[in-house]
Amino acid sequence: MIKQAIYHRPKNQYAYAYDKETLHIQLRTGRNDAEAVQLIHGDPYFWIEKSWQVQRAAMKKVAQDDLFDYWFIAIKPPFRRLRYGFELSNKQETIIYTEKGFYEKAPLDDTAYYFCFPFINEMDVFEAPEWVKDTIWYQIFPERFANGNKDNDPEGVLEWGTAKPSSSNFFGGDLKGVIDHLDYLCDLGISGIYFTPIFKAYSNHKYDTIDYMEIDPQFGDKKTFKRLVEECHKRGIKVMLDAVFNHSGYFFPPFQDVLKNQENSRYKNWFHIREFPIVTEPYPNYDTFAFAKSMPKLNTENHEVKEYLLEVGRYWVREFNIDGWRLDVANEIDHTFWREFRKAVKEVKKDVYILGEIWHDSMPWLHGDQFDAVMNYPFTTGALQYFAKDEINAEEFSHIIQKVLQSYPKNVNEVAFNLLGSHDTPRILTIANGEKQKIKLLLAFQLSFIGTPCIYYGDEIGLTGDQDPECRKCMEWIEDKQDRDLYNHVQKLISLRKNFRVFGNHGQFNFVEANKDTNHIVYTKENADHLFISAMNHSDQEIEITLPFELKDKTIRDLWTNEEFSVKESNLSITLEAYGFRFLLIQK
Ligand code: ARE
Ligand code: CA
Repeated sequence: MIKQAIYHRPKNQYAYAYDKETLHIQLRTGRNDAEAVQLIHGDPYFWIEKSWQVQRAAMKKVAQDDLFDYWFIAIKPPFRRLRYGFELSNKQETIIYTEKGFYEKAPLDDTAYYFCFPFINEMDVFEAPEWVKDTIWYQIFPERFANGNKDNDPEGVLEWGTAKPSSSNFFGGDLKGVIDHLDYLCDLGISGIYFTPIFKAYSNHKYDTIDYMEIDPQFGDKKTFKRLVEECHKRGIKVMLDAVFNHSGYFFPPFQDVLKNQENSRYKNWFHIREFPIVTEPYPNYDTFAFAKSMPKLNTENHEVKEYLLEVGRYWVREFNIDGWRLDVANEIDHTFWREFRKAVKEVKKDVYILGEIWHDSMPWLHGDQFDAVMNYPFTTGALQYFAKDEINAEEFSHIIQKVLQSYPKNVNEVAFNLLGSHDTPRILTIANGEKQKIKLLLAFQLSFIGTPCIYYGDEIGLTGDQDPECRKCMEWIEDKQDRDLYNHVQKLISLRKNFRVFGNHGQFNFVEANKDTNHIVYTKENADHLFISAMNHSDQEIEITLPFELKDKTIRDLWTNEEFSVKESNLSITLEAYGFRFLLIQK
């Protein structure tokens, strides 16, 4: 056994409370090394005479990536506490793995050897709002979605869509424009909108806030925003705003006060100023987001700053009934701030969704005391490499996705924000060199995966554009210029997600095949009622595959064509055309 590869550590994705009575336990072993794993477990205080009462339960191998296998078991300890270890075997040997190391035989005279899950305190169970699991997000960059009111257009506004987007030009998009197009969004089927910043700011992207308590006048006013939220809610659409708390904008009055009064400013501790006088060239001598001098970093450890930002968090929930906050540059702000932020906003409205913008491994923020989810860019990267860029094969893709899934608890994965692109990345169609069939397959994967998918405005009608600022083009509203075929594809995928629970977020996901030669994948999602099978061919050749399931005499429904059929032999062979896919549903 490759001992160096074996790993477990409680109170993260390896051992966590899934709900108030269920523990999930995971073990990592070397790839194709252990052949069976048993969990040896018991209540620490349950002894009869001098013998600790332990039980054994088989763990299941649930995933594999390039280096490791992952074993899983769900268990309900009767007194909500557990000591446990692992018995691993293969043809050569059987070994015991505990917190204190490896043994030949399980040491049963002292529970101190074992891993400890002390107690399932309900308070500590990760709990994201229930509604998030069934939400299909749509991201709007307000300056570029629709111009519904010409009266609020900024000076020098350009005619809609007549120029390439730049970092400084304006096209007049606003909140009224969104209200005018809510029926379009309903028709598409989405159920949540994530707005990039809408508060008063200087630039066209509004990440350089001037006033956190005001709607940017180029976008409208508070009355219009209130109407927008109400109109969304009437249609069952949730509203999430962008909280830019890592930094303010250059023209934020407290920063202007520091520029004016320097060391004597009462706001000097609101920022991280390294020395006075303040300079901006060649580099700012105060901390900023990246090296953007227009974005001075806020000192969230300062009591006044903290109170001010927490009130911003509460205010828009309390007064406008918004449903979520997306937290900009979330990983550069201290954890204490986020713990207090969670309490503050959830006190106003219990089921507000808190989504952190973190591009990297994010377990430290996802223990239940800070965020409900993060923007799942590791998922994005893997999906684009396989479906859009042809950089990796099916097997490598399955490894990446399984690694992403294994890095978080299941309840975290169920609400992960799975995006394919955003205002910070090139458009999917551009990444795929305009090859639409690849994008169709990519969307089919995203919308049949677990977590909550997000569509970046315009991707559904074939907008193109390279890295920021080019990915922020004006939305195309002339129907003849929209790719309606792509729109219908996305609409159909969304409707499947809504109509079949197992297709959406209510089934256990598993890779069944990921073949590097044919480049096809087969994955399933399963719950008590249904088995959903998806087969995808990411190649330019038609292929025939045999599905490894016992399907004899079962009624199989093709979700895409809505045809029902059954098979006489035990295995089902299917043909997948180039870049084709099949979605099959089997009633149990
Ligand atoms: C401008 C230029 C960019 C340039 C950038 C950095 O347009 O081409 O790369 O400056 O100097 C907002 C605007 C941007 C603007 C930026 C600065 O929308 O147009 O960019 O302000 O003025 C990291 C952060 C992540 C951040 C991204 C952009 O971790 O938080 O960089 N995203 C948020 C928003 C942005 C916003 C800001 C932050 C600032 O979503 O829209 O930018 O408020 C790797 C790294 C990640 C990195 C990621 C992307 O994966 O590991 O940490 O994210 O790449 O670069
Ligand atoms: Ca306008």
